[in-house]
Amino acid sequence: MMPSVEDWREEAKRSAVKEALKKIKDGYVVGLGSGSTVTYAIKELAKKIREDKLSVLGVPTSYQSMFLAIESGIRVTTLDENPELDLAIDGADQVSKTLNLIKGGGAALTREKIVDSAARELLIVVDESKVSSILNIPVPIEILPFAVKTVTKRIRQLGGVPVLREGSGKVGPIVTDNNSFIVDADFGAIKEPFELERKLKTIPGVIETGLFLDMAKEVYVGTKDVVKVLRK
Ligand code: A5P
Repeated sequence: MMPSVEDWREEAKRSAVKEALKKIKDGYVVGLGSGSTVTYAIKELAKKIREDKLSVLGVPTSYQSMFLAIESGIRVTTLDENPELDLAIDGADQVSKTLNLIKGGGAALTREKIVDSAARELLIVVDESKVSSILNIPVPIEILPFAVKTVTKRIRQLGGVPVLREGSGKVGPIVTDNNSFIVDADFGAIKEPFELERKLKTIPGVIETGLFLDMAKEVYVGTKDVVKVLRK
């Protein structure tokens, strides 16, 4: 029987995670991103720590990754104790050919950006459906609830179409791990991501954006049959 699209994508993510985890060394402090790909990464990392008897600490970027890391037996630590990380492993919603990213589909972008940028090396793991010649999906933006109306007005002035993200299992907007809102802002094809990032970050009330520019060193791309590694 032919595997379904979902099956090959999940299998591709799993293979790419295994390849990325080859970089883990004894004594490393590792940033743990969030999302479904990182779920595989956390479980695989826990297995590797057990089997190879490694001493590795994890810095989670969300309640999701913190709970899973603890359940899996990974010792977690904080940025207060370890402000510099050896490596971070994370997923992405879109990856451009120049390794710029859009993240935040799981609303964990602010802590992800802090943790990912604290790492000497950021490894991103995706399946090949996420790779695009240009960034063109809506950009998740975390916003202080007090400022949601003024920020969305400014996003429109920048040419974006903002949509306040609604959750499931709760009426009204989702509330992030930082007690804030998420707006997904559609700017079409983003030709000048650095300029857009600069403009968004100057809006009072914007906490963080899902544009991760010039951060990823390597992107592990799972395909139907092999894992490709894109490098800077
Ligand atoms: C979480 O906020 C995101 O940045 C995720 O890293 C991103 O959405 C990728 O998630 P999946 O691995 O679930 O596709």
